[in-house]
Amino acid sequence: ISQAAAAARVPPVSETETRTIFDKIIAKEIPSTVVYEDDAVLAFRDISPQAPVHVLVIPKSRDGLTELGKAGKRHEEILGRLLHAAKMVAEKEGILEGFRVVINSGPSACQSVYHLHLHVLGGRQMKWPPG
Ligand code: IU
Repeated sequence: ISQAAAAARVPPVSETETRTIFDKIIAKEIPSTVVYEDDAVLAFRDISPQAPVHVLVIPKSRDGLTELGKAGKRHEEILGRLLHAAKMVAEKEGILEGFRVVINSGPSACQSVYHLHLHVLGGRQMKWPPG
């Protein structure tokens, strides 16, 4: 692939934002098992699955969206696209009958990677309330 194409894959990261492991996954510097991808969104299998299906859905460009609690008006479109991608993942994985979408936002929610991501979980009976 051309240098320009390779550069285009690397999301813009401002000087005030730290690159996370997900930027490396987006840039294909770290391998992942991609389940769904379009121009704005990447979905890949979680390295430590908590259910038979456990896929993370992330925006390719973080654009300040380290966590849902930091979302602004300008993020409305990407937030919608992420939810739609979650549904596409559920369809592809054959769990449309029942699945869960989780976003951990901030330390009290045990967020560990500060690049917004949706967890799509399914393939087993879910319990409520979550821990
Ligand atoms: P959290 O919502 O920030 O806690 O979720 C981060 C997830 O990222 C968590 O489920 C990890 O297993 C997952 N993950 C991954 O899939 N690949 C990695 O290299 C790393 C974390 I680091």
